Amino acid sequence: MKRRKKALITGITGQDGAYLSEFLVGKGYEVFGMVRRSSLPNTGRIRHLCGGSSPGVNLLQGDLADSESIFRIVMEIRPDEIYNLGSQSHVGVSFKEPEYTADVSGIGTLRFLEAIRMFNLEKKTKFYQASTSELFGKVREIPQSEKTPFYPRSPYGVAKLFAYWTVVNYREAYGLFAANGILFNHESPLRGEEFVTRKITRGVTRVYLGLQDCLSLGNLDSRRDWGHARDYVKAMWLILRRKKPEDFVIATGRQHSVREFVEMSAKKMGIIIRWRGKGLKEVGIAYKIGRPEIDIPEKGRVKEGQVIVRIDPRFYRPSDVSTLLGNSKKARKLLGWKPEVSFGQLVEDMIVSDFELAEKEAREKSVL
Ligand code: NAP
Ligand code: G4F
Repeated sequence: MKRRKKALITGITGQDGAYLSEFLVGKGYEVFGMVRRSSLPNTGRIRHLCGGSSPGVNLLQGDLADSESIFRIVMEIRPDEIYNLGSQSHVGVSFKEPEYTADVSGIGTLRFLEAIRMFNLEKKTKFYQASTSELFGKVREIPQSEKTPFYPRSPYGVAKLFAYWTVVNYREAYGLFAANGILFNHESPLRGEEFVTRKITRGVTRVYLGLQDCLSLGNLDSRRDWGHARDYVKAMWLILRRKKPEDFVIATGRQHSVREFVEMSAKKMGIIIRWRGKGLKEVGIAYKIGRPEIDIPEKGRVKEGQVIVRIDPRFYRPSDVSTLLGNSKKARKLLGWKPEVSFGQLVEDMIVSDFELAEKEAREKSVL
C-alpha cells in the first residue's frame, strides 16, 4: 500500500489553517497541526476534522516562540511537507507588540528551517512560508509582482521580510526545498473578527438586526486586493508541487477600498449608504433601504437617515499601507492557478454566514 504523505501545518487553528487542512485531508494526506496553549479552546475552526475514530487531523502542542517544541515535533513526525502559517498576523497589533511579532513571525520561521537541517531532512521535507503582500508596503510599483522591491511599513511587515529572506537564504545555502507564497489579502467567513472585512460583515449584519447601533472603522480609503481564502490555500499546495522551489505572488489583480467593501456589504442587506463629512467627522448614513439582495427575511431595524458608520482614530495605524494590487501572472502560468471567487461573491459569502450568526444571537437575546 502506498504510504500517505505527512503534512505539518503551523497556524492550523487560524483561517488558512482550517481551509488548508480540509484541502489536504481531501487529498489523502496525514495531517498534523501544531497548536499553542490557550486558556480557552482555540480549535473551533477545525473541530469537524479532529477527534472521532479516524481523525483527519492530529494535533500536537507547540509554539513558534519555543525552539524545543518545534524540534521535538519535526523529529517525531519527519513531515514530507511543512506549511508555516502560524504568525502574529494582525498588522495593527504588531505596533503594540513589535518584539513578540518579530519573534513569532520572523524567528519562528528560522526555528523551523533549522529543525529541518538538524534532523537531516533537507532532501525529504518541503517548506512553505506564508509570506505576504505587506512586504510591498509603501509600494514601489503598481501592480506588485515577484520582482517588485519591498518596503514594509509595520513591525509585522519587517518580521515577515526577515522570514522571507531566511527562506531564500536556506534554499540557496543548504539546498532546501523552501518557498515563499507572497499572498495578497484573502478573506472568508472564517476570517478573524478583528480584520477589517470580517469586522464589516459582522458589523453590518448586527446593525441590521439592531444588535449594535453603528460600526466604528479607521482608514476607509485603504485599497486592497481581496481574494477568497479557499482559492489561496490551493496555491500553497501547488507551490510545493513544483520541481524546483520558487516564490510566487498570489492575487486576484483587482482592488477595492475599505469604503467600497462597506458599501457592497450594506447593499447585500438592501441598504444604500451615502457618506457625509470629512476626516474623523465623516459618517456613513443609511440613505435608502430596499429589499436585501440575499435571501433573508426583510426584518431589518435600520431606519433611513440612521448613521451606521463612524470613524474612530483608534483604528488608524502609525504608518499604513494605502494600496496593494497584485500581479500573479507567474502563478497563473507556472502553477495553473487562478482565483475562482469574485469580490461580489466573497462579500456575499461572508454576509450570508454572518447574518446567520447575528440572527442566532438576536434569537438568544430575544430581539427577534
Ligand atoms: P490567522 O487566522 O490570524 O491565524 C494565525 C495562526 O497562527 C493561528 O492558528 C494562531 O493560533 C497561530 N499562532 C499565533 N501565534 C502563534 C505562536 N506563537 N505559535 C504557534 N502558532 C501561533 O491568520 P491567517 O489569515 O490564517 O493567515 C495565515 C498566515 O498567512 C499567517 O502567517 C499570516 O501572517 C499570513 N498571511 C495572511 C494573509 C491573509 O490575508 N489572511 C495574507 C498574507 C499572509 P491561535 O488560534 O492560537 O491564535
Ligand atoms: O484587514 P486588515 O487588518 O488587513 P491588513 O492590514 O491588510 O493585513 C492582512 O493582510 C496582510 C496581507 O496584505 C496579511 F499579511 C496580514 O496578516 C493580514 O491578514 O486591514 C486592511 C486595511 C488597513 O489599511 C487598515 O488600516 O483596512 C484598514 N482599516 C480601516 N478600519 C481597518 C479598520 N483595519 C482593521 N483591522 N480594523 C479597522 O477597524
